[in-house]
Amino acid sequence: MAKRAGKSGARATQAKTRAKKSPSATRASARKTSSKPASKGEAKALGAKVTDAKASAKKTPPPGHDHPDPYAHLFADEYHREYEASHEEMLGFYRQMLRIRRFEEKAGQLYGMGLIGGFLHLYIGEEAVAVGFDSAAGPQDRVVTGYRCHGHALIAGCSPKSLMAELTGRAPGLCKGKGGSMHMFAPDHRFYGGHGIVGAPAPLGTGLAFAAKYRGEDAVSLTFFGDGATNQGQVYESFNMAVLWKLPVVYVIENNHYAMGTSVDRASGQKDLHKRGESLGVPGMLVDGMNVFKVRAAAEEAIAYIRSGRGPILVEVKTYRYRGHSMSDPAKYRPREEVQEVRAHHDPIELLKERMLDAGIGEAEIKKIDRAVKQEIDEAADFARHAAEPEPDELYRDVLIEEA
Ligand SMILES: Cc1ncc(C[n+]2csc(CCOP(=O)(O)OP(=O)(O)O)c2C)c(N)n1
Ligand SMILES: [Mg+2]
Repeated sequence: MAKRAGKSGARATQAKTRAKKSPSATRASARKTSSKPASKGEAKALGAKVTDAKASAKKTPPPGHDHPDPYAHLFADEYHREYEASHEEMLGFYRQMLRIRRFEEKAGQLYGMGLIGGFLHLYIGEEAVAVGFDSAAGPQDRVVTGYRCHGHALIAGCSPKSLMAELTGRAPGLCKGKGGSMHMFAPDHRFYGGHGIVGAPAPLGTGLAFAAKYRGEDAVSLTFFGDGATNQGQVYESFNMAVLWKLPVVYVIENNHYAMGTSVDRASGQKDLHKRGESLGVPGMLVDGMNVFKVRAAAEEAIAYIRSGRGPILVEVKTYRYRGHSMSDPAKYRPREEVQEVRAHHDPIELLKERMLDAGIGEAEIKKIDRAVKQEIDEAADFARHAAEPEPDELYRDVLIEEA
């Protein structure tokens, strides 16, 4: 995972590295610079030969272009800026992250009781990624992800009742109880799945971005996939198309360090996954995915970069999953101490809670959210246990497209 200082050290570093510009100023400057001539990376992507002479000519830019590239800091080593959240926003982040965690814990319990069939992949530990990105996205932006999808679906706006009932295979489930854990889909909430095929979100998200551009919509495609997907060919074919057509897509690599039982170190030649797009012209950012303030700031800047018309961007977020790959994984490929270390020192919800207390938010206010989230998830579980199963004739519906 991303290197982090100890807790007090981390806070001092964070204070130093907090964004100097407000998010709206960043966005405004992104718009202002959208008419800049192609950057070196863009020129390369377009096949132009960037010579040293041209590079030195850039040092004395023509009048009207004398401001520095506002995005240069995104690609310098690790991204360190933090979003400066108001109290209300912090409470919102906390509520959303806790909703994911409690939902996943409850799903794990129901699975243990035999109430959920098939596979179940939990997102516990990775909550700051979904919440940070979602909070930076606009209502028109779209999300597509892999099978570890409940958290993303929940934050996109799907009700916990519909999600939990989907897991238990009941009729009021999000997909009428016929999809289950990996195959959730809710375009009304801008959520385009939930896909069991590793790497599939890359071409799907690229397609969503293509559709948005083709239709002239100002929508960004937030395309999430795991570290395990990054060794697949379809990912690079997608990058190439996105660069050629300057598609509005953020590729987010949720690097939780393992693909099933195989660590990134064992499976990857180039382990700096944020560099994986470079040869095709997709610039990459590296972000600490356990810190929601950093994820939010990075997401906001990545989205602003895209809205400036510069084409795709890649964001590697270093995160960690506390549970095994799926519920049937005993996780023998990593020492227990590794998990305990992350839980004890890098938990994204605990970090946020500390920051809230430091900012003067009272324990009582936090506990109020704890109680409300517990109640919401308990009710979802009750609903999912007692709802009716789909009727037998539902088996044949939604399998093939019916004639109009
Ligand atoms: C094309 C394809 N190959 C193999 C699998 C089997 N498989 C399921 S999950 C997984 C690991 C993926 O790991 P990663 O992309 O890191 O996502 P994570 O589970 O860590 O979120 C594999 C190989 C699959 N579902 N699809
Ligand atoms: Mg992984």
